[in-house]
Amino acid sequence: RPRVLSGMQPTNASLHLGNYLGALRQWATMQDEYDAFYCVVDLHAITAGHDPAQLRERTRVTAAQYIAGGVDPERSTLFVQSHVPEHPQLAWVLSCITGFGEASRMTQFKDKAARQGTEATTVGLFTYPVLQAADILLYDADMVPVGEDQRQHIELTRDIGGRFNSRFGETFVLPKAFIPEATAKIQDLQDPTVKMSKSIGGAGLIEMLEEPKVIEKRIKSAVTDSGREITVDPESKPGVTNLITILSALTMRPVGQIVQDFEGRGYGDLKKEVASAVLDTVIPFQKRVRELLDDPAQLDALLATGAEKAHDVASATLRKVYDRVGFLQPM
Ligand code: AQP
Repeated sequence: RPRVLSGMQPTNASLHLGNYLGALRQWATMQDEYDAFYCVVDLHAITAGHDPAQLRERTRVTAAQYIAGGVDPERSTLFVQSHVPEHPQLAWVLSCITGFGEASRMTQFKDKAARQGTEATTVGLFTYPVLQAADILLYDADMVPVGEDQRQHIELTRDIGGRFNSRFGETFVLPKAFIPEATAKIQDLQDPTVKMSKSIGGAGLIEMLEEPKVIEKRIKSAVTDSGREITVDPESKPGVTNLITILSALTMRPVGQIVQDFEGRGYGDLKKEVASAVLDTVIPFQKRVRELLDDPAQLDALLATGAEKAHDVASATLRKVYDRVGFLQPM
């Protein structure tokens, strides 16, 4: 079976609707067809300042959300990145064949660094995409299901992996990004010209673990566009288009059908339906997360099993890499 790998950062307690529709839902559907590896990327979560106790808690909550979103730890390898030490070990080797200019072109780094300012921006945030390349290349992943914002990082992974292969001999499988167009970019409800994002936060964010009442309120106060017509046009109607995208993704109703159904009706009706579709997903999701968190020991045991499976694959790849690079093998 071809292999798939993906991960999310435990930077917030809750994933948001963009993470769910853009990534997590694909993960669940891919686990039958693919040999799937899904990790909570906690090493990535310390690049911009964090609280240790909170990180531990959020790592568990994130893993619980993977399972609540449909990842089955029996069928997929579910693990925490820091449990597999080969990730930062391979990242170091890859960072030595990554150009400074090449890494400087990553738009996610540029955006986040611009928001944080130079003094608050860490070297870890800068080398983050190299660690991400290691996450993927360690597992010979064929496919990486992500949202549109990650496309450039997957391209970088291919470039670095290809460079290693041509310098040191065929070692890595070069992965492809899997980005279903319909849910590639869920936008912020308050500013529908930017992606919904954990680090931007605010009233435009729908967190999967938020109180249902708050979620409902946020959808009802979503920014809509001038005019009254319910149509899809990302340029002139980004707010309405985003709501239709969310409704279509959650109910599996084609966009064209939704537009037809709402002919002659107002924005208020659309928001009501979106809110009800979101709550239909979020309420059982939250219940499942609560059940899983009620038994943290069992969750930790699942993660330990996953780490063991991941380690088997990762350690074989790293051994090969160390040998190719010319490190003297220990006795
Ligand atoms: N708005 C979005 N629409 C569709 N997919 C999205 N993803 C994130 N936002 C959207 C996808 O979810 C996964 C999360 O990966 P991450 O934890 O590394 O976070 P990220 O890509 O940096 O995005 P976040 O969650 O919003 O965090 P910040 O605030 O850091 O940008 C990825 O597959 C991503 O593509």
